[in-house]
Amino acid sequence: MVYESRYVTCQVIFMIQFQPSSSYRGDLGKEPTIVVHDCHGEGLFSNKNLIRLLNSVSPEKIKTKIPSQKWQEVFNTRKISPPELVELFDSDDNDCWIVLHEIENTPMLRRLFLEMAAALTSSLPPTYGQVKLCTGSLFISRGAATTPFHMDYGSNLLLQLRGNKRFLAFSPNDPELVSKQSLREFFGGDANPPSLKYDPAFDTKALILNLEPGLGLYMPSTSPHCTETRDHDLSVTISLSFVCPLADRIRRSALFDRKLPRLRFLPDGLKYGVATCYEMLRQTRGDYHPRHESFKPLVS
Ligand SMILES: O=C(O)CCC(=O)C(=O)O
Ligand SMILES: [Fe+2]
Repeated sequence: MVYESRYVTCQVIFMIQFQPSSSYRGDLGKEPTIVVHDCHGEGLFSNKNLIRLLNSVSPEKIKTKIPSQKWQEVFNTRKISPPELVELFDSDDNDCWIVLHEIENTPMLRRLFLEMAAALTSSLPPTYGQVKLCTGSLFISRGAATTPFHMDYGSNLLLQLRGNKRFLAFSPNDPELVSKQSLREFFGGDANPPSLKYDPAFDTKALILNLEPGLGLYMPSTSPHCTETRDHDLSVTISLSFVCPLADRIRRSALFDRKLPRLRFLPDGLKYGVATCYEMLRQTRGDYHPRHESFKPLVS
């Protein structure tokens, strides 16, 4: 079964197709899924264009970290000053790991993000694919660089634009991988939940991809994942992260469990309703500040 989205713009045609494995019989959108695309364009992500992009993004939104970490390690990023960034980017012999956040509205990438959002909305059922609030990132790495095992609040459409990357994505619906405890910790405020730990024995359950230009991946909210690059050439991956209605349901019921652990036995629908009222009440009193402020409506 192939789900295709094809959009004709002024001169550009982008193709982004979801390719669920033939053995998968559940709802499309519920599990990590392979995607094929043709968004990598000849020379679009050349060093020259990447430098233009790095210069056009606010330094506040550019982060780096120790390039190579173990997948079990906690992953902490730090801001990098523009001169340090230029030095890191230019020295071909150095391993590097750089991420640019909130770049969905930069002129060079806006059209691509719009196409990615449209592909999600038209290919997935609304509970998984409705893109209302979203944010975009670009991951640039070189040499030995890894992203440790973690999960994110947003669901994610991720496309490889240049170079290679080994990507392991795990089901968010397997309680051995993502326990209720991990969800409570995560939505209660631990970006790195102590109970979510990578174990190499999990690999047999992973969707393992050797990403190259033309390949990509969709992951629903809270799918654990980790990555690794080894090549000397730059690896460039674009990611559109978005809050689908289901993610908000999972977040609110996990938050309820965290605040009122004795009432965990209540049905999820009720927990969701109570948590929604609680957040609305706090909003009207002006003391509610969502932790995920980078998610915004996409400007068309
Ligand atoms: O590409 C990577 O190394 C990490 C991607 C990732 O963690 C994400 O898009 O959420
Ligand atoms: Fe991630």
